[in-house]
Amino acid sequence: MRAACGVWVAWFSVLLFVLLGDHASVKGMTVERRLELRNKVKEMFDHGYQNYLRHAYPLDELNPLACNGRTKDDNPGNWNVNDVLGNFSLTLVDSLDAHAIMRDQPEFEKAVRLVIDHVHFEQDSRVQVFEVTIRVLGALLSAHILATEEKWGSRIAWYNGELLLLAQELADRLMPAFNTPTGMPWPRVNLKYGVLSHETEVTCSAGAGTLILEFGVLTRLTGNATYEDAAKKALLRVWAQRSPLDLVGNSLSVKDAKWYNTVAGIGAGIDSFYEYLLKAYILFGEYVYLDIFDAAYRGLMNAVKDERGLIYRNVDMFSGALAATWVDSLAAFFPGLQVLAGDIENAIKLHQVYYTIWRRYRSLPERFDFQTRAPAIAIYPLRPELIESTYMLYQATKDPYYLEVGEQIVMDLEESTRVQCGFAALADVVKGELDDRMESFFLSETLKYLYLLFDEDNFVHVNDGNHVFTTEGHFLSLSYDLLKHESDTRRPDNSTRPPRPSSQPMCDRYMPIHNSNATSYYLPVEHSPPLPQDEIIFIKHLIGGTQMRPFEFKVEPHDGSVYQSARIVKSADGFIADHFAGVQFQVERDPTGAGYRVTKMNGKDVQPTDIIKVPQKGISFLTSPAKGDPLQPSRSPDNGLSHQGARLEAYLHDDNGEILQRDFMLAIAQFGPQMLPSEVINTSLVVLDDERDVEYGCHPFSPEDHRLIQGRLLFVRRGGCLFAEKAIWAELAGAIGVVVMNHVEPFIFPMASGAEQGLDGPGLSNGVDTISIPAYMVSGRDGALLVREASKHGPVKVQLRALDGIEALGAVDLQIQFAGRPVLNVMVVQEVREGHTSREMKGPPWRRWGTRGSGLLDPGSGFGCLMGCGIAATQTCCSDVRL
Ligand code: DMJ
Repeated sequence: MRAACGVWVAWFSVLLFVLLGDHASVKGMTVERRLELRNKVKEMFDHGYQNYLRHAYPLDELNPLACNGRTKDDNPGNWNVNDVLGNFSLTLVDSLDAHAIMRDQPEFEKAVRLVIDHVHFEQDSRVQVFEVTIRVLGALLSAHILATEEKWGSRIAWYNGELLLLAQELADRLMPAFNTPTGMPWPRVNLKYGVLSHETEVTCSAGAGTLILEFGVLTRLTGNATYEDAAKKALLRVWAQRSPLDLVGNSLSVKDAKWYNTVAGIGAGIDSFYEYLLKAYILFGEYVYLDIFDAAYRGLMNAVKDERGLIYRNVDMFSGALAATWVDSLAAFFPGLQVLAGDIENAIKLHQVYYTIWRRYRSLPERFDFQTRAPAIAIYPLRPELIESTYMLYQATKDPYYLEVGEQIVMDLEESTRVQCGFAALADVVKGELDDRMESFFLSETLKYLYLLFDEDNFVHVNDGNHVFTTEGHFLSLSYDLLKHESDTRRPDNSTRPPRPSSQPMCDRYMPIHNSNATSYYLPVEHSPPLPQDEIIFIKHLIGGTQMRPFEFKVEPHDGSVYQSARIVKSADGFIADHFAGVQFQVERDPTGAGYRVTKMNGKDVQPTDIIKVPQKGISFLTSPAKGDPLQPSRSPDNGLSHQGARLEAYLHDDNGEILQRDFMLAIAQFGPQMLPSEVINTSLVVLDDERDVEYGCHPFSPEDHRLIQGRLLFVRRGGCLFAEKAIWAELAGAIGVVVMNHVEPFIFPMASGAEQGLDGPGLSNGVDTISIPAYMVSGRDGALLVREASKHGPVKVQLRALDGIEALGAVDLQIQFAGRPVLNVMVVQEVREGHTSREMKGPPWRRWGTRGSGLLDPGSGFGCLMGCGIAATQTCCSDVRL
């Protein structure tokens, strides 16, 4: 395999296919969800692009907060704007090929037409050669290729090569910059007047070394060698200035090639120098680039990568001494490049480092300092690099973990950066403050890579050929007849690729470390990264935690419904809201990965054990995420049998031996009796030890167990037999009730007897009628706390109370979802009508069948607080906290 590296690394698409695996069955995320996410990304793209057209075009960029356009200004200090903008409708141009990649042919054709008719480069605009090359020249060439070549499926019948002419015109205006003693271009040039007299001679390495793809393709398409020759000379000159450690520094003079800043690394100022070495080899097939890449990569692995492979440091290019303790967010592209180089193992590690930072801030701070474990520069300008690497790693590994990373990023972008007129950069990732800018790469790269991540069948994945994405995410491909430009397209027979720097062989076939056999999207546990656990823990430690800023949003009906502000009351087990319209939510991901939890409603804390109940009517205005509703209703997997609940107050020891009271919600079974309203039972809960295989309660208990169980509640685990059987064996052992721990935490549901399925068992032919102790389900998470308490302190002192009145609401088969996953502490309930069961009372009084709870609420009218208080007669219920 190793010997084959040189061959397959040359073909990007081959790499994708070799490692692709089974195309049809992506484990761990349903096809429906993946496509939903793909469509969501397209909707995000449309939102950004259409707002640009509406509010900003023909200016260069959209100001998404002011809802207007932006172009150059006269402030020389404003270089990060003026280097890029040039009065050439930058966002329109930079997005060109994204329409074709997202299969929006009408919009592709419209955009090409707009560019042809309105964009020109006779502009008094002083711009950065690098930025204009990657954003504008690259986009024009990419769109030209896609509009011309039949095989990509986006050929434009009326197109006649106009974009190529524009590209050539632009390149001709950039060419004066190359007129230097070293061949490395001046960093800036005026499109109309050429290089101005006062220009700085200092260029960054990436500025001089990231031109070869665009200039090379232009040469191949026009037959004019000048462009490629100039860009190649500049690239080779940067490499010629390398240190004995095979490192290049950050910036140097275009006049004499002396280093100005000798800090080496993979971040800002250097990043894409490495990228273009390898991609130039992939696109043009010339070994000169691969040989330099190999040596340069070896230099990085030896002197920049730390021993563990997690931090790629900033070091002095000559001494290798540490020069700074921060890393740039730009360097998050590097795992994607490592994928192309076949170094999947290191790619996985570095990607995980950046994703851990992302998770902490729901974005990437421009610079993160490993010493202070905090952002050194806190902006996030909607950059694509981490997403690009996520996409590349998914293509290489097909590990569903990377789809979940993408899903999280989609939600984070939506929640933190979406505004009415587009998407806004973050001025501060810690505070979540917005900046009024949407750079063109958000459409041309960030959303394009996200789209491609979820679009398995995209033409770039299923077409063979030597194509690459430029550093601005533009798709470039050369037909075979254009490959041959000069003599070194073939390596001489006696030359060999230098040995790899790492002890790990590269190009080995990737095997995920964790088990990803899951078939359902609704997994109780999130996928973990394909890294050993100790490595994941170490990375978290390195980043200083993974505490995420919660999601915050207000739920608004989009159909224009008028509503009264929601009434939210405290109830015994949490809150009851009459409706969600206008309610401000704070939502956080549940640590189990099974879904989300509401942590605040209208600014008030919601405790981890609180359940929020809302009637079905109160959410009827919610539609779909595509319409912008953050919460959506969805069918519940528990398939909705209305049930009555109970509350278990347990007395647990904390770590200091103090006794704490904890409340647990229980769901009562569909068989057996229910407690009477307001009935309270003080007892203890017996948890039998696990070693004797009695924890499932599926067999007769021993006489010793009988003594322990007698007169108490018995705790058993779900599984091994029917729920009703557990109740029967518990009852025979003298238990006054049974509590079954669900293994799929944190859900609870009303257990069925099995009789309705025609199943028989001891006493089960008439299952329901013969069971006379109540059976309850407790969630896996709550159950684990009870098991822990019992294993240390024996039977757990508990108080069991019926949930009654407004508390005893029937759950319906709806759940509330956020980001496609259930919100675990919201329960959709139906209005429960007054009435009695037809069952006879039997057994001791507490076992008697009780009335079902009283009804509840019409949103906005006669809300049930008073009614509920009347029934439950507790003061806590009536603390009508209007949140
Ligand atoms: C883009 O313009 C390109 O990806 C470039 O290589 C680096 N900076 C931005 C995105 O962050």
